[in-house]
Amino acid sequence: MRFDKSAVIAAWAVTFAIARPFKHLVGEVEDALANLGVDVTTIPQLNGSFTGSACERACGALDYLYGSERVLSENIPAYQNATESYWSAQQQEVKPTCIFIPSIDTDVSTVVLLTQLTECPFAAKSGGHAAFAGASSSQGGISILFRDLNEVSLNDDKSIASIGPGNKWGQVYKALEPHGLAVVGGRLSDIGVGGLTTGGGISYYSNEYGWALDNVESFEVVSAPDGNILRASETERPDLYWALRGGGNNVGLVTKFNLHTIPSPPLRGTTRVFSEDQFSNVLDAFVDVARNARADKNAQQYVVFAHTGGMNIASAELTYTKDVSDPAVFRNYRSIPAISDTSSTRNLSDYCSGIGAGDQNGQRQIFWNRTFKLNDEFAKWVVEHFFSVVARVTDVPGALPMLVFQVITEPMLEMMSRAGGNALGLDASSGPILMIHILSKWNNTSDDDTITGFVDDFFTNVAAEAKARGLNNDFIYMNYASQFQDVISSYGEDNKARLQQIASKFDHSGVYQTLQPGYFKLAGAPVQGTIES
Ligand SMILES: Cc1cc2nc3c(=O)[nH]c(=O)nc-3n(C[C@H](O)[C@H](O)[C@H](O)COP(=O)(O)OP(=O)(O)OC[C@H]3O[C@@H](n4cnc5c(N)ncnc54)[C@H](O)[C@@H]3O)c2cc1C
Ligand SMILES: *[C@@H]1O[C@H](CO)[C@@H](O)[C@H](O)[C@H]1NC(C)=O
Ligand SMILES: *[C@@H]1O[C@H](CO)[C@@H](O)[C@H](O)[C@H]1NC(C)=O
Ligand SMILES: *[C@@H]1O[C@H](CO)[C@@H](O)[C@H](O)[C@H]1NC(C)=O
Ligand SMILES: *[C@@H]1O[C@H](CO)[C@@H](O)[C@H](O)[C@H]1NC(C)=O
Ligand SMILES: *[C@@H]1O[C@H](CO)[C@@H](O)[C@H](O)[C@H]1NC(C)=O
Ligand SMILES: CC(=O)N[C@H]1CO[C@H](CO)[C@@H](O)[C@@H]1O
Repeated sequence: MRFDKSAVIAAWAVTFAIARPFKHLVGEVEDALANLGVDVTTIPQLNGSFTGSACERACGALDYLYGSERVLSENIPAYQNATESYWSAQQQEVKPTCIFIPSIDTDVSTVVLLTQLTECPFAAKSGGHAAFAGASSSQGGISILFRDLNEVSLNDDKSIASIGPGNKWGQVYKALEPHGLAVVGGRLSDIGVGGLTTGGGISYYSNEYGWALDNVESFEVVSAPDGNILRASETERPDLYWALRGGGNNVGLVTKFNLHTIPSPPLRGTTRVFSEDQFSNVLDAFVDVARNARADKNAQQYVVFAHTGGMNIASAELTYTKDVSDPAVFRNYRSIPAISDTSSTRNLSDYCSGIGAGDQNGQRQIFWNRTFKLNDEFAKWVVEHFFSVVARVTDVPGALPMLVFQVITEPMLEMMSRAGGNALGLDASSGPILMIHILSKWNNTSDDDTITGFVDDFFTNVAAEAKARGLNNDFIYMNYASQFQDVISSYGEDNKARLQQIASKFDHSGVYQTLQPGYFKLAGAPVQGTIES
């Protein structure tokens, strides 16, 4: 396959050489900066006689305004350190001209304004768990690290938690737990609030309360070109509020997530591992729990299939959001003989850090997804197919391909109509939906094509089989998608058109589409073109 990590930036450079779309906005942008106390005429790097590239100008101006503690340039230890805070090796390899660390929300406005003035591209990082190069890092541009926008506070009646995009879910849960509260967020402590919430957000609590994006009371978001911070809720700018729930980073950078709080009882968790002779029973149990999601909303499940230690295994992760030692909903799983079973009851923050243990930063990673109608026989076919082809990559150094089955349940889908609905284009009549997700780590760049080709072929075969059985579903989940997938189109034509219309209203010059090219754009996948395996 040909995936050149500089492809995105090259495309951007060509577009800009021709168009210079921000030139006519200079006056407006300078006024907006003046309102933030930034007089551009005093900044040497913005003087017309300053020689340097667009991003040397932007980074130089940031450095002039904020100093080297907040504007990290290559070759200093803090830059290296910040680079290592990305989860995947592919994102760690990206080298921005500078890394900017805002300390208040208006600093985000300032950087968005400066990028327009200089036409330097940028990307923004919350938890840094998007897997592919450029998703939240900017080759040659500015990587904005939300790290220090890490507020977690409660309103007077504790019904709403205000959360900065620099938080990871573990920090959020730890801060709320002493109040007996939680929010609907990620299942691993290291995942960021920003990416998970703007893309969707499957939580242990989702069967009861819906996805993370359906539990946002309001957002504060930096609009463009003026850099104003706008509030969006069900009643205030409801169109922007709708677009931010599923639209990713396409309509603005969110500087605050105001989330509905929920009670936080201890969680009962079980990991039950099965050998291959039980797979058929495991899948029956999986489908049964999925179909009964309405009857017991405290249940959460996913099943991971992998070839490890010389054998094929299935590991069922069963979570009950109440302290019940043997919930009836999981009894089918319990009746299947297991290789191992570990159960424990823990508070949410402890639970999420336990699950994440052993997952280290800095390895090559791939995520890829598709969704299908839930069907027992098809699920069994997929598992058999996976194990019939996985040998193709088991000898790749460090490779551990995993096939993950999750379900978008009917109660989750019903919650998606909450507060005016979200942008994902899913409705209750389409459920339950089987979400199949392949992930793998591996060690060596020279194996990138082998791994990508394996996953691509796998999904091509699975999709063909699903088509033959009439089980394909269009929806692609942004948070699990690969750089080759056109997520926004999968929301449906109407929702895509509505997102485009809202984006042009709150970002009429297209700052977030053109200057921030790295993630799932309204116009298509981050990396376009054919995959040649
Ligand atoms: C180990 C692991 C476990 C996971 N578990 C879950 C899970 O339980 N449930 C689930 O639903 N998903 C899960 N995911 C998927 C996860 O939701 C996505 O990877 C998500 O993109 C991570 O968000 P982040 O903030 O850490 O990533 P980042 O890489 O920081 O951001 C991802 C994208 O979101 C954009 N973004 C970030 N902050 C903002 C903001 N404030 N405003 C606008 N755009 C923003 C970034 O610019 C970037 O394009 C998991 C992923 C991994 C790797
Ligand atoms: C730019 O810098 C030059 C040389 O230092 C100076 O003469 C000129 O006045 C500056 N221009 C502006 C607009 O500040
Ligand atoms: C490196 O990063 C860690 C956490 O990400 C932080 O605590 C530490 O202060 C950083 N060190 C430097 C030198 O920036
Ligand atoms: C959550 O559990 C951990 C580990 O047992 C414990 O250290 C922590 O104090 C607990 N938090 C609360 C708020 O009880
Ligand atoms: C892959 O990399 C990991 C972590 O760097 C290392 O522990 C492991 O030994 C490597 N595996 C192979 C087969 O090289
Ligand atoms: C990566 O693969 C290449 C080619 O197969 C090999 O020469 C190199 O030693 C490998 N590197 C690591 C770190 O395994
Ligand atoms: C709905 C759909 O087809 N989604 C994408 C899933 O992944 C494949 C590649 O395997 C893409 O081509 C599809 O567009």
